[in-house]
Amino acid sequence: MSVGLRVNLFSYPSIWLSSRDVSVSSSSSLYVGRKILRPNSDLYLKNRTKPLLAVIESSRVPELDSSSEPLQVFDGSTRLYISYTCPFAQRAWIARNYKGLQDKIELVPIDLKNRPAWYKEKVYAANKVPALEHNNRVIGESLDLIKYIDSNFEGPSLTPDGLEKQAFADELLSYTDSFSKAVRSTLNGADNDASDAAFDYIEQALSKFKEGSFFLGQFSLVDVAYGPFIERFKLILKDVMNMDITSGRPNLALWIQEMNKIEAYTETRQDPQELVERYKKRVQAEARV
Ligand SMILES: N[C@@H](CCC(=O)N[C@@H](CS)C(=O)NCC(=O)O)C(=O)O
Repeated sequence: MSVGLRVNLFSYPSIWLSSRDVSVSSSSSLYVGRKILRPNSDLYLKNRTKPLLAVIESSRVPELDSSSEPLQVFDGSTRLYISYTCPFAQRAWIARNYKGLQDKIELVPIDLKNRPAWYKEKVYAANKVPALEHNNRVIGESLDLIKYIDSNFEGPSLTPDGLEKQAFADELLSYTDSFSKAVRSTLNGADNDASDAAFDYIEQALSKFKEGSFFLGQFSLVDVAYGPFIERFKLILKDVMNMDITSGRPNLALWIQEMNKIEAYTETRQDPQELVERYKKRVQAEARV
């Protein structure tokens, strides 16, 4: 299940460009499992000519669908069920990667449009992603899940020490839903100013701790929680409303730049064009109902 080409880039240049503009630089190495492909190897040369995101996406574990055999659930394996397109699932996937748990937590991507019936019956009655199968239990809800992964597994902590940071983390994590609602209300025409106010809140929040560009001064659960949503909103607002969320928001611009240096996150990104197209199709489908 976890076999596949894993692309590991130490620097990820201009990730906000379309994937067609991004190629693997000659100083990077490609990884197949744990094997490093040096720049003169055949497989490296074959892959380095492909756009970076295409290489990453084509090397991902295939999704399970309604035709897939049921997994032996609760057999002692630890499995993270995701969808490659779901921002909630992306949170859990980033946390798993950041903590270096690729060998401990198996990634099980699900095709949400053609879900295996056994997923709801045997794994997660809520029938949503993300869900983590661990110690004969299933844990869902992305914000609970990233906290669970952080506190129940080894690897670098995503929860900074100190009461002030923890209180601020709680405040920011409890704002995530309101943040998304505000941006959506601008996108659906209900409130033109709501997304500006939401991004101003983020800009302000990013100025609180001066020691770095992340919300709590170091990469944490808060960055994990907002990353997938800001990634999507940045692209969609630009495409649909010609709105640049970083304009006049230097902290946000820097945060995006720093996020794109976190490999645990960049590995989970989607092709920007596909992401925008999927959003437009969904809106069109909703408009027809
Ligand atoms: N509140 C949940 C939301 C999860 C969620 O809505 N996931 C979507 C995919 S992005 C899903 O599984 N949808 C399937 C469905 O609702 O049937 C969380 O934070 O994990």
